[in-house]
Amino acid sequence: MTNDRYPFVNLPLPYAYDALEPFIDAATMEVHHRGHLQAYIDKLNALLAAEPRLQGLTLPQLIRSVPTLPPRLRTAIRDNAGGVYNHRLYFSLLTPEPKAPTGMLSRKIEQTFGGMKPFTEQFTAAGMSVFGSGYAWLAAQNGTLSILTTPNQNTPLGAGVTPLLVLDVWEHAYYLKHQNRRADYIRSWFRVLNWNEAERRLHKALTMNER
Ligand code: MN3
Repeated sequence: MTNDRYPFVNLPLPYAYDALEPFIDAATMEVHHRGHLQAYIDKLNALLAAEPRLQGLTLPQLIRSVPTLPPRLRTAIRDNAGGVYNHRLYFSLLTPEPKAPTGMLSRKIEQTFGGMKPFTEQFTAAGMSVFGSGYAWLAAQNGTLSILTTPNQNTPLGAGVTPLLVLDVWEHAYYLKHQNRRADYIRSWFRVLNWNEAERRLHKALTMNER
């Protein structure tokens, strides 16, 4: 895999900025990718330029290394490596050609939440519950699904936790189109979800932890 460690590059998205219209608008997609993600990449590269020992680490490795870093680096690496990781994941889990979940992920959602409708309701409630800026996640741990939230640019990457879906509820993800109506944005987000990619991530989680 290329571009998974320093120096990080902001690759073009695999779809056009307007490809998710009318659910996620082109202006939001462009400022989110070309503006916000680029800024996290630039800040992370600037930090790592002065830390040769950290330049060989992938984003998950950087994020997991935070507790062992010198105190002066902890917040900056957590926020900026998290900002790059979370946004790359967010964009990779959107698609202009969404297909309903099938296979193992669909079965696990059925077993864990009682079906797509209750899952959607619980996930929406989690997204709505984030106070201020943060994320809601569907994550797998040892084959078990759960819904989590994190503040700021924190991730749920920890022992054996693999994110399958991530919902960015920072206002920059929806304010241009939906202003303060976060629930409308979450409804739209569900319409352009890349379930194939989530399914692929579940299979990968069951065979190895992300490195
Ligand atoms: Mn964002």
